[in-house]
Amino acid sequence: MGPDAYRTAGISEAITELGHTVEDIGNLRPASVEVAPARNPQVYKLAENVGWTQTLMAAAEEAAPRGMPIFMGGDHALAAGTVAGMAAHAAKQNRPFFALWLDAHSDIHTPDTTDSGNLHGTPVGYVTGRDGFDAYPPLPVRVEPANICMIGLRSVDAAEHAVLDDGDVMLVDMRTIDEQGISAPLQAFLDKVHAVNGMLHVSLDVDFLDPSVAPAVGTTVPGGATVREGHLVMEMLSDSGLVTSLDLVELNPFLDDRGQTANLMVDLTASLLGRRVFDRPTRSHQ
Ligand code: DIR
Ligand code: MN
Ligand code: MN
Ligand code: MN
Repeated sequence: MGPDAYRTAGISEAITELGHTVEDIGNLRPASVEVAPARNPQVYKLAENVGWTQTLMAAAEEAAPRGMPIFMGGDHALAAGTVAGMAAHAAKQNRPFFALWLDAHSDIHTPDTTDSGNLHGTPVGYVTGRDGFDAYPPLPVRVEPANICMIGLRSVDAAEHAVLDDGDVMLVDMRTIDEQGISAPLQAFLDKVHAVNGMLHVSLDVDFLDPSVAPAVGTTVPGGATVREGHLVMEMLSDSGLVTSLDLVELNPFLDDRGQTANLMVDLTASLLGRRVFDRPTRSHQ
């Protein structure tokens, strides 16, 4: 239902209005695959997730040369395929690949470490080449943890701490945002991408945002990004000119309130693509 909620909220029109051309290739279907049962009995819908990963990896690689793909989910398990496909595309272009993870969660579990069994908690584990994804399509290229930045963190499981605490992923949790603002750490990451002419994939989980402004997600966590922080991130990304693909994930329209979450996600997408929501006076204080 997620993609149709974005369509209803006018995502194509919002993007077209900004002078871009939109091609909606419609809803995709997961490849049908058979897999051996997961070692962890908690794991939910492994075959479907593997099938989706296969489909989305191919779709990303197919779409990337034609423009800036926007992948509408569906939950964050989608990113296993989209990020892997975009990373494979970047490798073909001989360009370094980076990912910005806007999320309350770090999603770096493996099928063996997840307690919930929800594979939407594992896509970063897959794309960084962690063990335990034997049922999945072989990873075309590993994404360097040092090339990943996570912003908005406020719900990280113990098994995820273990891998993040000793790792190279740039971690910007809500306390960092409170202390330093959201723009300084983001700009530091963008400078890294810019310095090497990288391609940047943005993965936007609805729960990055505070539930008071984005209630339509199954895993709300209080204390999230504000509407202003969300738009600031998107406008800075727009100004950078570095973004080459985008995921919009975890929207559950059943949980929405008069479409407010779908509308906000569309507005954020428009900011990323050049709209300036908070109409600035041309001469503002610098
Ligand atoms: C939790 C929640 N870490 C899990 N993850 C979510 O189920 O693995 N990610 N909701 O978006
Ligand atoms: Mn997520
Ligand atoms: Mn999340
Ligand atoms: Mn999730």
